[in-house]
Amino acid sequence: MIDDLNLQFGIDKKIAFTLGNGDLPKAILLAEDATAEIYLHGAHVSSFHRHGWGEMLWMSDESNFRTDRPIRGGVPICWPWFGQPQPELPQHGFARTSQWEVIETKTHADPSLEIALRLTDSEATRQLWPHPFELTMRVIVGRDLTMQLSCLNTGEEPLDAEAALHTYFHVQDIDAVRVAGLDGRSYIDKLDAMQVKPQAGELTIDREVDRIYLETPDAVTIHDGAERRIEIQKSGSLSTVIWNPWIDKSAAMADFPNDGYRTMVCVETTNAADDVRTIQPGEVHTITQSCRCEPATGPADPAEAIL
Ligand code: TA6
Repeated sequence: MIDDLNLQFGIDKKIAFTLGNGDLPKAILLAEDATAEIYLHGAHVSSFHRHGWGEMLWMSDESNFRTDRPIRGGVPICWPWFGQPQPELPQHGFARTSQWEVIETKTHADPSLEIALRLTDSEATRQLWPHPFELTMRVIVGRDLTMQLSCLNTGEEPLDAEAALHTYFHVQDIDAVRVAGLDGRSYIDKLDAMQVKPQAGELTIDREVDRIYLETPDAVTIHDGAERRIEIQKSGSLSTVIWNPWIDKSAAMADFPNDGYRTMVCVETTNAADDVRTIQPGEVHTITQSCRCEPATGPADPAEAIL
């Protein structure tokens, strides 16, 4: 399989396929400005190392790498539902534990690299969710990490889908973290009976946080007390989830190190809660997240809008 992937989709010294943890197949993208790794299991971006800025994504040292478990860390894809609408359904859908196929790789002049992976409905998915679909994940690796998740409704009935690019960002010190860009928004507090509350100012984290922010603007910034800040832009999404499990929940999760909460924060680009999307037959909905490391202080490079 690896040889076939390299034969069909390998690009000399730029894109290669190999066996990763748990012998799960992964792609390695060696772009001029960054390197990245993507597992076919869940179309899961597990690393984005920006030259000069270090690793942008957090990965659990205790993650599973098995075909029947989600990978902990990086960018899990939650689809076609967020959370667990019914106890018998898998949390966050089936896309993150499915085997995706590679459909395309290419280089861009700017000079980024791109890989596209696809998941279509099967007997197994239809048992959980009775809809025909074609889901495509495009990952573009360059100065930024850009991820585009597109759902084409290949059926004859409209379908409702939630989604999340459930990104785990690596931070230097959770005590120094400030998340900017959510001021004045409301959020659903999943830790307080789903109550809707107002956000005033920047978000700081000194306890377990599990919130769905509503009507969120395009850009959010993570400041973490290090030399860098992380700019996150998005499209096709009007909700943003922020999560940190803090002490007790970290200890309770088998695939999460006890002190893992100190160096990660999830800032997720989502279609969650009332931001669920109805996709008509033959139509496509795309959700995009693009992330960039910038110096901690000073203006973003205005000439270089991310999206
Ligand atoms: O995105 C936040 C959240 O929905 C939390 O409620 C928490 O459960 C987290 O996802 C992780 O979920 P997982 O199924 O990966 O353990």
